[in-house]
Amino acid sequence: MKISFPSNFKWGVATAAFQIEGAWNEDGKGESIWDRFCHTPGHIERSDTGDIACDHYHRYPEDIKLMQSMNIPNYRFSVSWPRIYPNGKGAVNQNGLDFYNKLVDTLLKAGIEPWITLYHWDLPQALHDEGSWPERKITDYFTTYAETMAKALGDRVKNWMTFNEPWVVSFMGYHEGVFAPGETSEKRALQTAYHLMLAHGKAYSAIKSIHSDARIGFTHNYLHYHNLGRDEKSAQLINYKQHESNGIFLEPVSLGNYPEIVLEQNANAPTVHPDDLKVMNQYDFIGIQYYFDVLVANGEWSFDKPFPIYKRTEMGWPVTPVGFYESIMSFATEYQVKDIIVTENGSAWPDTLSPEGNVFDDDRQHYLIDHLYQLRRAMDDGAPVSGYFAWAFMDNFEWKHGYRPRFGLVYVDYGSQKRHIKESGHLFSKIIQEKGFECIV
Ligand code: IFM
Repeated sequence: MKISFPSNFKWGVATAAFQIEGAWNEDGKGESIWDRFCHTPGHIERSDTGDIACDHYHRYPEDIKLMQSMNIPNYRFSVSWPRIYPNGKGAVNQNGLDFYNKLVDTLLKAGIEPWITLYHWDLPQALHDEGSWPERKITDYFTTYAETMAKALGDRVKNWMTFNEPWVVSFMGYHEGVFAPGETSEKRALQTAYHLMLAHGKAYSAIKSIHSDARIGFTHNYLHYHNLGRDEKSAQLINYKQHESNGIFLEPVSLGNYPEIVLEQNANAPTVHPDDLKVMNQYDFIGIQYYFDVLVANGEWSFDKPFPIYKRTEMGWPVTPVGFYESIMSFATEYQVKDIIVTENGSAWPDTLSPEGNVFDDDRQHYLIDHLYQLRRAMDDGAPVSGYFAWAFMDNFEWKHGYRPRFGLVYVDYGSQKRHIKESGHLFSKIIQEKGFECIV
């Protein structure tokens, strides 16, 4: 049977500045917390850094040509805040603005619509040193940066995402300590989460006041908890976690609330001001990002425990496409998101490049088809989804794992910086052209 998508459905690919640009200290760019984190021994596998990455800063014209050859109509990328404001605030670095101006113009010339994420984790180190996300004043610095970008690019860029995965920023960066800046305080993590959503709302108003036709959202990595053990202890844990992982971000923005259960059960929860909730409660779309279910058994959750019934990706994550359907339905029903865009979905596998330059990545192709099938099912059941962006356009720097996991539809040979379209890239291109795919169910 044919699985079809609407003709106005937005297909695209995604990347992020730190993961692909390189040029970490060129043309006046300031240091980010991820530069500092990578340059400090012991944080990243094999001591990989983002110093060169995919060298996209210099190779963007050829990358855009490649996208064009794959019929990709939309491209989501992020702006590096320290490239624009080397110290996070104060003087603007014109070279940084020039780079993104050229990038946007080249995309538009190639017929590709730009989608900008303002914050994909590379906070200027200077702002971290001044107190970082747990301090409320940073929400003003972020708003100024958002205004600067809207003034510079808003005549050509209509789609904006304030934050990428605020859960990851808050909990992996400030509580688990495994991502930059490597802190381990639950209180600072919850304060960070609150300020990120406040900064989202302030930036929303600021961008709209400059370009009222801008469409603005943020992206959330929905944590879908799956009670594998079907036990009571796990059910209780999930009931709380669902609110802490998803509710504290989605409720303020979509519903104008903060989850009561977090305020009641967690002494580290922030103080919530009703006026702040009004500011946070603004969006045009919310991006959902889904990779896998969080499996729970015996009251314990895990990202990467080897539960044997699931096939696992190179990240150790279980392949659970039905969870994608359930996550989208929860966005639509529980959180009543009025326009949902899948801003990331994809998988990493141990790819090999053949001598002829091919990558036969069957696992990634199956993952793509299985997830698109569940997405279509959610749309059939009423979820208002208007787009799908594959993560990632090309292989890139996968945070603490460095360059080992490959998520791209395009293979990057990091030695030569040559790009090769994988079979999954050809498949995605065909799906876009045919607005769907044939499958056997
Ligand atoms: O590479 C990341 C991306 O930066 C944010 N979302 C998840 C991806 C895969 O881990």
